[in-house]
Amino acid sequence: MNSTDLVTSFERKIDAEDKIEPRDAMPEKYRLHLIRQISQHAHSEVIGMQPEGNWLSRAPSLRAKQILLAKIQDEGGHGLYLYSAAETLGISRDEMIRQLHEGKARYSNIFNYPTLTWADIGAIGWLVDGAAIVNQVALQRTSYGPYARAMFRICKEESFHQRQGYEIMANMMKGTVAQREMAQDAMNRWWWPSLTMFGPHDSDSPHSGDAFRWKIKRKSNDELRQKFIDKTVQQAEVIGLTIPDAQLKWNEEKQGYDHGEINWEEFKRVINGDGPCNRQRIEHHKKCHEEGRWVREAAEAYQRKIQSINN
Ligand code: BYC
Repeated sequence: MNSTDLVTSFERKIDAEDKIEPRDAMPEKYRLHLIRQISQHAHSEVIGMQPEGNWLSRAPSLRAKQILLAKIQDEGGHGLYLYSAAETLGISRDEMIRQLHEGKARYSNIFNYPTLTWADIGAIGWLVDGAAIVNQVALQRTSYGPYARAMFRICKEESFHQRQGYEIMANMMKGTVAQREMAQDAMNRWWWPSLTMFGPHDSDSPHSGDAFRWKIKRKSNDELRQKFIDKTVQQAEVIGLTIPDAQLKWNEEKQGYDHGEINWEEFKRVINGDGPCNRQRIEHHKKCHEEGRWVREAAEAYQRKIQSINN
């Protein structure tokens, strides 16, 4: 296929809302854009296991521990679907991990904040998974087939995660004064970072132009952030938590909340490696990756053995 035919067949599919599949012709920039986004998404799922793992041995009941363990395992599974989706674009898992370790691939800024109390586990489930669902429901309609299909399964699991987080917060708000204060403190610390998960304002988002043209993004960073704020404010009110934003105000005309300005300087600092836990997160990932080397080698040796028996 010459390059003009390639562009025409790709654009025809995009215009017709057909999914682009791994063997379809696609512009090189589309392929690289997706590798960047999907690998970052996969890294976020896997690095995101760390702040929650911090509370596994200190969960307040066996029930809470079982639920948290299941949630963290789900996140690992999400990472695996997403690495597999990115591999269909011609990049290896080893290369993606190398880029993460060398600081060439990003992961969500949110996982560079520490989990100081049990209420942080509630706040992550409710706010972080809540924000992730809003973003990922829109990605179910993304143009690349394997990415869109991964999103369907991930969203089902994320909605359970969001509810378990909300349940933790709701229970703490029914508890003692100290428990209510702990829940509010977690809310105060996680609210603003959660809003930055949607990325910079649309006017400062360099990738949005191509992402919309190729139907990778179906809703803008600001649209999704607004959607998240509108639904979360109501949920906070129901359980008696206060949103830490003095400028938050219902705007009748736009049928949504106006909010205070986000600290974009902090966002830039955190995504560029200087958040509270960036170094710790990457060091821990490198250590676990190295410690797991024998498992990967054993799996490969087993695979070779099965192949030699079958041949
Ligand atoms: N954090 O042009 P823009 C989970 C970067 S995990 C870090 O708007 P784009 C969970 C961006 O990469 C779910 N970096 O970019 C797991 C770009 O830099 P580069 C995580 C960010 O791609 C465990 C630059 O800023 N979800 O739920 O059009 C436990 C300019 O941005 C961030 C996803 O990964 C950020 N927040 O839009 C619990 C969603 N935002 O690459 C929960 C998938 C922006 O040029 N990703 N940057 O160096 C997306 O939907 C899009 O990539 C984004 C950004 C909306 C995040």
